[in-house]
Amino acid sequence: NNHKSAVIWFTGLSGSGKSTISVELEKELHHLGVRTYRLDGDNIRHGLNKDLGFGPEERKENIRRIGEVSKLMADAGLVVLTAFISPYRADRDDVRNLMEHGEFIEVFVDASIETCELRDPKGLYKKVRAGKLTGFTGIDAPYEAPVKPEITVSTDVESIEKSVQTIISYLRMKGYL
Ligand code: GGZ
Repeated sequence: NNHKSAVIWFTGLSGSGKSTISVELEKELHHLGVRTYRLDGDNIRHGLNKDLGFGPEERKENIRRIGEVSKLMADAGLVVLTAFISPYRADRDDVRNLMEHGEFIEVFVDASIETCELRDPKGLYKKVRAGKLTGFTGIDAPYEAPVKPEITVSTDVESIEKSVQTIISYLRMKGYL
């Protein structure tokens, strides 16, 4: 199959739906014959970046390494999907500037902190409220929302399927598929 490589960079709060959407998008891309690789906390923070915590400098380094790895994978012809909070605008822009023009697609997974806290899939917000976890994004650590993302999906109000279709439509429109 003939498709352009790309890095589809999801950013958003913990519990906003980044991982879920990236998993479902990847399935859809496989059906379309696209070769992909998905990077998330499970294969990065437990491996390459297991030396990094959640302070500002460590998050910056986390994103920098993920950006470099994504670039290599895109060079190898893959469509790369990354699912990290990536809370700092400057760090995301550094990754954008690393890539060939146009191949970085920033997807803002927009959900209110209230919604994320209600979902609390891993019980982390509960831990934060109990004072057992500090420096948590959206509570006592910053999240800088994208100013001009290529795509915004609003998981507060729309289904996973809808969000996936929005991204597929964008990829078609831009000639990636
Ligand atoms: C935010 C944290 C924190 C703190 C642990 N702040 O919902 P999750 O569990 O699976 O996603 C969160 C993940 C964030 O890692 P990232 O590599 O995506 O972060 S960043 O891009 O900011 O470097 C959450 C868990 O790790 N987690 N402590 N303090 N999320």
